[in-house]
Amino acid sequence: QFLLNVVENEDFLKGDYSTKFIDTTPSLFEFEKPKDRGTKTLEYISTITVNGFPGVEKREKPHFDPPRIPDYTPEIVDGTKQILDESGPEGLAKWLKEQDQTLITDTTMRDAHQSLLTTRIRTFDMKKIAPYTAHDLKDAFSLEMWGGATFDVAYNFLKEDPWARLATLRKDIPNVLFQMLLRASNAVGYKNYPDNLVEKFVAESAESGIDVFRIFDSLNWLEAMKPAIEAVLKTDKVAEGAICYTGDILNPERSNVYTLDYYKNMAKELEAQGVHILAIKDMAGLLKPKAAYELIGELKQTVDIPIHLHTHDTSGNGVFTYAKAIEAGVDVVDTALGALSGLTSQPSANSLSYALDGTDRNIRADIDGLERLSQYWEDVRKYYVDFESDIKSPHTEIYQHEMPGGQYSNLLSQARSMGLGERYGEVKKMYQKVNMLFGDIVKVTPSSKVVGDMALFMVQNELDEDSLFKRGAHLDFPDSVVSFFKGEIGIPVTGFNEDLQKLVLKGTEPLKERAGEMMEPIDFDALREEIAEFQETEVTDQDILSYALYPKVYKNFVTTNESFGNVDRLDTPTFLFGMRKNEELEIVIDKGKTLIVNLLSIGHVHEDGYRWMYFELNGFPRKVKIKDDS
Ligand code: 3PY
Ligand code: ZN
Repeated sequence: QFLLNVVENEDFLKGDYSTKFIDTTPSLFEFEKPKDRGTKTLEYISTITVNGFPGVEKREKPHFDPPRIPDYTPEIVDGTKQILDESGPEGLAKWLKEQDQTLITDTTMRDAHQSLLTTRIRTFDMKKIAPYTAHDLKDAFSLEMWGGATFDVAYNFLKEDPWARLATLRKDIPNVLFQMLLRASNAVGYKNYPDNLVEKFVAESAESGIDVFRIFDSLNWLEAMKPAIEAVLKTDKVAEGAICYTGDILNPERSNVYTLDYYKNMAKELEAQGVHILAIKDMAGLLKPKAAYELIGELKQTVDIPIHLHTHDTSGNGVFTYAKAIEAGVDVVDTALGALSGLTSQPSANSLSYALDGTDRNIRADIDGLERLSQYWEDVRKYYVDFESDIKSPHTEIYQHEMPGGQYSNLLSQARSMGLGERYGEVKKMYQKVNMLFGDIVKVTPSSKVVGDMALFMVQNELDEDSLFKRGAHLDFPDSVVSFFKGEIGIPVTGFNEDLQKLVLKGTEPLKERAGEMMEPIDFDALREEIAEFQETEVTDQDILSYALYPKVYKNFVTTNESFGNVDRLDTPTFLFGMRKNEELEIVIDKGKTLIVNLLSIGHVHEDGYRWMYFELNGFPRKVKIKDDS
């Protein structure tokens, strides 16, 4: 605190100090009393009660019924996790191929809420159902519960540590494989990182509980997938190499690039790179039922490794697509529990189970268990109503614009924030045109963001394909577009549109090699020292990785935690809405340490913009001063 006072002193900052500075500046010795956890919690609750939570319409905390928890004592029996631990990744892959039934990966805790609720579901809600998940989903192949956007959203919006989520769930679910989505050289970020960061991130994730790494590149660039695949192969975990499905193999006029042969060749290459499982990642839900039958059937003939299919149900055809893929022999399909399935999420496991009744390759899952877990999520989903997307019914336009599951509503809010909400129809059409202008590229995080940013830019600047070239020399293109044409996220399947590349780069040379290889390796020891400057607790390897991936986001998380305490201990309605007057809450902030909080009254706003909030905390009166931002 003394040093902090020194560096924050105005005279010191101006360089206006002498050797007597310390003697003549008594304020340096005025230390603020460190706040206890109770005060920090009351300050968080007060701020949210008065000012609301970002992205949530400010209103009095609604009354929610407590979520329905299954009415039995969960038991843990061995599952796929034990098969991996005992037989290794090759043994697991062999076992998988021998199964008669179809297995499922449950995506409820990752892609489902990423695609339906902008990734906002908190660990608090996952933890409550975790032991029951271990019981009712004991026959699942895996649970996809980490990676993709969950990593940065946890820090940025939920103010919680994604590594802690992994540890917590791992403890309660020791029997089913944990799966994560890894964006190859983009790790769990939106740009290329140096290879040594990707490697260390994989090693630490494997150590911390991830068993299956689904690795994809946002441009299907095999070269870029290699370092991540090799990093996983150095562990004893499963490398799942994913091919992003784009275009339509049934329609050769749509594309002469993304043909059946294209996918077969890529599958062979991935198998040669040593992956244990092949994934088809249909991130936009474009794979039609007949195409699924043909593609899976051909791939089964092409590679020896098991095949895992991922789709989104945006068009409403997801269950039909899975049924055809299952007929063609797919080994695993990605589903979500009923209440968090459908539309931009995965097809429902519950629906698929009923749809396949009477067939001999139905999914291996107990339908009663699926229904029980789904009821819990049906109740929990209500907390997050403010994050629901505006897609309310099957959306078949997806086959035209090809936007991945989660992007549709994100792009809409980006358009709204630029004043283009009314023109979203044009933006969607433009997205399709931009894709063609870029040479018909794979669109998935982060390449999908590049196409989206360019589409918004074109609509905002009233550009079309002709005027773009006429006016382009005088335009400053969005950063993501410049970065794409520099080659910073890789090389598209058909190379770059060179005319457009010249127009965007304005004389800057694009990269000749893979970005991750060209970048300076990260100096992890230096980062440890940097973090120690702003973080009070001991710096762990996990902290270093998070800081290396997201320096600003991580630092902000640490500072918020220091002022508000661990807000991950709050139940979700309190986290998002604060408290109602006269409400009494019990908050378990640590083992054996509970806060009993009662909000007695909310004072009026003073001239300086502050209010007093009056509480009772464990029976004692407490008041908290809070800035009213309204
Ligand atoms: C992600 O990268 O987060 C995705 O879900 C891509 O489909
Ligand atoms: Zn997905």
